[in-house]
Amino acid sequence: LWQRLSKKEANDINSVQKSIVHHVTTTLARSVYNMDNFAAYQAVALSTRDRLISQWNETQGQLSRADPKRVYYLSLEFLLGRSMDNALLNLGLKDTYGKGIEQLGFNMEEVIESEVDAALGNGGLGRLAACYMDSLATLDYPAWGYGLRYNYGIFQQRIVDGYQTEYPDYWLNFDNPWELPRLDISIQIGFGGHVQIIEDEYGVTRHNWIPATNVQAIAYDVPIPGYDTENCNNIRLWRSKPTKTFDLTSFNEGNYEKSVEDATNAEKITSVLYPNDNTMAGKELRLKQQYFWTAASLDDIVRRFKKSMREWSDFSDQVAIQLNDTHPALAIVELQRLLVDEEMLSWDDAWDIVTKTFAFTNHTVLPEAMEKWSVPMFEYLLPRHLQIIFDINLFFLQKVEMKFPNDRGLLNRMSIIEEAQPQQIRMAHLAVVGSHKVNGVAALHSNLIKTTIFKDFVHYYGEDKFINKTNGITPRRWLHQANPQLSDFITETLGNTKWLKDLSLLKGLVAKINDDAFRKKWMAIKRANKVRLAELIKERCNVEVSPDALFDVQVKRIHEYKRQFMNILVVIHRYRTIKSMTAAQKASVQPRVVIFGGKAAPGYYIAKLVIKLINSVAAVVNQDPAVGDLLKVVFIPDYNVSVAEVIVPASDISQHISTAGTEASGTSNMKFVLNGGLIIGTLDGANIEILEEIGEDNIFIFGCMANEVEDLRHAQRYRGVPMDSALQGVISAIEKGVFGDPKIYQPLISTLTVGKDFYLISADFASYIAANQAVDQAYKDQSEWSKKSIRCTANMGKFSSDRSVKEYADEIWNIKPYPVIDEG
Ligand code: 26Y
Repeated sequence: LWQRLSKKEANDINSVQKSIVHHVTTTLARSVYNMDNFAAYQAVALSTRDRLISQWNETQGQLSRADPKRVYYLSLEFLLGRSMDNALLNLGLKDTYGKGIEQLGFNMEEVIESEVDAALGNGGLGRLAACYMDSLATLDYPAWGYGLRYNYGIFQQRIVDGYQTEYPDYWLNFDNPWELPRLDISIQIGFGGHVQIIEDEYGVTRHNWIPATNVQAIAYDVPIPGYDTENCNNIRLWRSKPTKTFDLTSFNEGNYEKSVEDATNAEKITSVLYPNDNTMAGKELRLKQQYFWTAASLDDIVRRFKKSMREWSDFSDQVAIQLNDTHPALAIVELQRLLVDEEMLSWDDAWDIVTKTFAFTNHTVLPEAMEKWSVPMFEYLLPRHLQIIFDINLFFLQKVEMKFPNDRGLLNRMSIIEEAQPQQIRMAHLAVVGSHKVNGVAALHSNLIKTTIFKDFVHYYGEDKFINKTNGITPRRWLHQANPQLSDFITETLGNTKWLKDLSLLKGLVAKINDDAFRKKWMAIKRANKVRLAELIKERCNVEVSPDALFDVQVKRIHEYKRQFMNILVVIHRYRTIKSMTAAQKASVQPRVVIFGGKAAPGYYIAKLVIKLINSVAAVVNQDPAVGDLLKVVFIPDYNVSVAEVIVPASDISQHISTAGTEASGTSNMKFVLNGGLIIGTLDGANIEILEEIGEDNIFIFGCMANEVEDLRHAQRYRGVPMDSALQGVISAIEKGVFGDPKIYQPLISTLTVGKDFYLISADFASYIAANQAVDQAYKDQSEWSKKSIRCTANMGKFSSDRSVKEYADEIWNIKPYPVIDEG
């Protein structure tokens, strides 16, 4: 084997092996002769980590010296998934490590699969943050992420008797080689207490916040290597700890238990990720998380700025801060507090700096997702911040009044404080007022927010403040890593790997569309990916599915607006149709495997019932001999990033079927199409822009448009529009008990009652069935289908997160790449 390798390669493999063995025998204190896959994973991870650390040090050292403007991406969620495969590919070392580990008797794929996901996020928003970090690093932007180091990521989902049950995701059980604890970086964060007003010798009043309790924030750094660059960025995650001198008073008073209890409360702050996606719960601990994180991050950012000995007026020339939704909106208030109370700037000077520094990304228009905090609870935790919010609001509303006098309704609507019982702080309004730019995440969504939730603000500030930044995904993880066969084939076809850094180059594939051999290979790769998914389905669901059937996938968080319910209702319709067929008719049915996956928020009753219904339908359909392989239904438990990496390359068609106007963007739609999967979807979110890029012949669109939704709801409510007749048939089958005790599903079925069908399942039902039939028809012509599939991939250049990140850098952050110089 050695002889078949070039000398350089052998040397590289040799040094890689040495480093692996070194970690096995020292760090892990094990023997190379007594190693399992997990130990091999740990050793490879530690060895890779060494290389990451040296790149990290080099990058951060050079950046400290040059001190260019940086962007800080504040996100409560970073859904990174696994790191090893990604790090090795980005460093260009996967082959070397693969060969090195093989010679030690291990299989790289198995070793990779030993890693647990870093699942510090719920869904789209958290995964977007991870894709953006990959692109920022790859494009050499000086960027840091700031987040929380939760002990428990998103819960693990198991299906018991058809129901979702949640298990804790204690992901740090076996140590995390991808983080660097910075035990020396510790910041005190206060809570509660009171505000002192001091008058200085010149008669100027100052506010001094005296917190009642303090906790410590400890930094953990996660290196983010770019692809094919020396640049290595950072995500700094904060962990809460009791302060060293934790509550000495109660300790000295002999109240030992109480002081230990307070210490436990401090640790609680970063204990668990809230598992709600798009539904606000208003819990005190969540507000504590938000303040703990924003205060620690700002302290760190301000400390770094102060090292450069510049004027405060230069702050926004050195620092851009992006708010990933309203979750970090408190950062606006905290920076104003630091500048006014601690750095003694005037209110107006401080506010000018604040608004030039922050920009805000909105990810939703759903009312239930809008963050609001009760004023009394907020005051108890953050008394000084409440005063500042009231002042920000007062000065803001005074300006509104100047511009539009005597409009109390307007002031009421625009106020940061909602006059409810008790009063509520509207975090979205705070984020808009405190930022210089506000963006939505797809063209339709960015327009919608201008005419709905932020309408008055557009009127007041003008159009320029409200912009669009269509989401993107990183082609490194979502094609190169997840679909290595297709990636290699594309590289072979295009002649090089440049497309991985300039995704528009995929256009070059169009020239191959009429090449039969090319198309055959393209489809063979898809089939191989389907075989791999079929194995996962066998393993996780114990169902055998044929890779020759059409694979139809809907994987995403379970939510009423995403309409998984509508999907399963049409599956039932399909089932009933097949059952009513003669053998001759059945012969022309296109076999289909309908694949679901996704988590429901633990308190979201209706979403959990949808999961139960899917599993009950699967149980009936999969064992019905009258149906056989013509239809299979599976619910893959515990959908997460690493499962997505298996599912995405294997789909023929995927479902993105939200009621128009409800899905801000969607990003899995991009992942599927990039991997040559077609989509069936509504005119919603980024589907619209995907349609524009790939052309209407390569996508199956159905249903109403966003601007029709209000009228349809109205008609349904007041004109007694009857329920769709096919839908009626499906409902009566459920009610007859075809899928088990119908009483279980009553609350679910009630959501379809005429006049209450908020997500318009009935209105879109007929066109959805028709679109599904069109899919079956199209799939039968495999040659035409393969052309569509290639056209899909070829035209997805726009949806690289590199493009998104460049737009943010140029139009919002005003930052430039700072390439790290390789000093050997
Ligand atoms: C307030 C709290 C409960 C909350 C927590 C998480 C609210 C929202 C979220 C998460 C939202 C989210 O993931 N939104 C999704 O963001 C994606 C990236 O922009 C979009 O593609 C997707 O359409 C949107 O639903």
